[in-house]
Amino acid sequence: MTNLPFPLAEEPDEPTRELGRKLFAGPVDFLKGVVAMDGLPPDDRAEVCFAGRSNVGKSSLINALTGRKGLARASNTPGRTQEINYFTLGEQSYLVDLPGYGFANAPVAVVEKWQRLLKQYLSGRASLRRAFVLVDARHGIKPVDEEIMTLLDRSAVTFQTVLTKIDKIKLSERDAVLAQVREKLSKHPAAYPEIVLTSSEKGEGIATLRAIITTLP
Ligand SMILES: Nc1nc2c(ncn2[C@@H]2O[C@H](COP(=O)(O)OP(=O)(O)OP(=O)(O)O)[C@@H](O)[C@H]2O)c(=O)[nH]1
Ligand SMILES: [Mg+2]
Repeated sequence: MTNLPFPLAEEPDEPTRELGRKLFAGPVDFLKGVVAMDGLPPDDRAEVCFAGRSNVGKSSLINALTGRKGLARASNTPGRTQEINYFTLGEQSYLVDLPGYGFANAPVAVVEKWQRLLKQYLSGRASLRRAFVLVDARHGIKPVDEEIMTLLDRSAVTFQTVLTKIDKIKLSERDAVLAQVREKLSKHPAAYPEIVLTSSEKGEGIATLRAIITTLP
């Protein structure tokens, strides 16, 4: 067996899986949509956020993790999420759904406003424990993703790459996309050294991601 850099995250052991299941089956509520940095809730608890290109599946992933279909608004129109949406996860943490970057079906001025906010958030949130950067398994890491990853490097925010929509590619296509992703990640010091493969549609990787979030240091 070769020891690849950026291996796939291992499946959690049974007790850890159960911890994750329990946390995400418990109370999860929409707290607020934030449109400016001064609207962020007090940073008195740990939070994780979901970043990625428009339409990559951020909101869908939050719905899959929490088992609540309509919690985060997902849609086929890129640019659906236009605010930083906060969800409480139990009593101790927040899940944060971010607006997408890259193409969006919205006026330029509006997009610029939320891109600026997104960058401010990603570089200046003390209680942000980990950013999950979602990458469409069909497309791999694009230049706009690298831009965000570089910003996270500079801000020393650990980010973990999550490949989404893994149900949309064949098993035989996984190695090629993983090779591309690993090559790109090797240039980013803030990249967490494990990749998660997910399908919000089929459930692949969801228990693993729950366990990761639940046991974050
Ligand atoms: N097949 C498949 N489709 C998915 C998956 N995840 C999301 N989608 C679809 O992809 C589209 C976009 O999903 P969203 O969750 O709204 O994406 P988003 O990243 O939140 O998009 P913005 O808020 O616009 O940035 C929707 O049509 C989803 O149903 C997945 O795992 N598999
Ligand atoms: Mg969204």
